[in-house]
Amino acid sequence: MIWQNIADILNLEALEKGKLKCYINRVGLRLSMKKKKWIFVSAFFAITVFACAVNSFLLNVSCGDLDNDDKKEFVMILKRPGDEFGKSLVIVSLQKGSGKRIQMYDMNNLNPWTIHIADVDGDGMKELSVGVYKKTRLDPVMAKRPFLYNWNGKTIYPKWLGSRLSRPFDDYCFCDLNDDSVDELISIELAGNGSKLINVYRWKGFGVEGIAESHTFEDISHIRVTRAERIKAKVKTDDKWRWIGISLKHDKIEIEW
Ligand SMILES: [Ca+2]
Ligand SMILES: [Ca+2]
Repeated sequence: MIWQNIADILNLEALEKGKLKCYINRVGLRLSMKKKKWIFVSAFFAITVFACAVNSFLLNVSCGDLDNDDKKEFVMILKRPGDEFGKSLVIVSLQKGSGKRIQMYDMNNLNPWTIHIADVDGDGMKELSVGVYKKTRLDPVMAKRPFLYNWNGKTIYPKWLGSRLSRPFDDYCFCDLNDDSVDELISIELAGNGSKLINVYRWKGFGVEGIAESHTFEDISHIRVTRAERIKAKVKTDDKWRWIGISLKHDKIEIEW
C-alpha cells in the first residue's frame, strides 16, 4: 500500500514494467535496480518516505543532556497523522557501549504541543518542559500551560505543572538571556486588543515570576533561540513583519531592531 502510493505520486513507470524489485519487510522498504543510476532514485524514495513519516508523526523535537552524562538525549512529541496535538513523549538516550534506550510516555490526556530542554532552576541539571493544552483542577478552562519534568534516566516526574503565565500565551521557549547560568522562560503573550508582547520569567522556588515585559506589538508570530543563545522574535509593527533581537539587561528587555 505504502509503496503503491509512492509509485503513484512519482508516476514510476519502472514498477509497471517490472524493472524494479521492491521488497517490503518488517524493517522497512528496500529497493534495488540492475542499473546503477536507479540507486540514486531509490535513495530519493527512502528520503521521501522518511520525510512523509516525520511530517505525519513528529510534532516537536528538542535535544540536550538531561542527565549530565555528556550524552545528549533527544526528546520528541509524537502525534497521530492529522492531529493538532501530540499523543506521546519519546526520550531517546544514547547509552555508553549499549546503544540506544527509548522510553515512551503516554500524554494523550495532556494535549502536548511543544517540548524544550532547559536548566530552569540553575542547579546544573536540565529539565524537560512540555507545553500542554488542558484544564486544571483550579483553572477548569482549556488553555496552554507550561509543564516541567525531571528525568532520572528511568522515568520522568513532575517538577512544576504550571497552571498559567501572566496572560494567555501563544508560544514559549527557554534561553539564558542574562548569562547567569539559569535559563529564563520567554513567552509570546496576548496583551488585549489583538496585540502581543514578549514576557520573560525566572524560576522562583515553586514556579516562575515575571522579570520583564516588552512593549506591545501589533502581532508576534515566532520566537526562537539563536545559536548564540539569544532570542529572536518575528513581530509586526506599522503593518510590516520583521525579526528583532531580544536581550535582557539589568532586568529590562532591550530590543535590537
Ligand atoms: Ca535544573
Ligand atoms: Ca539566566
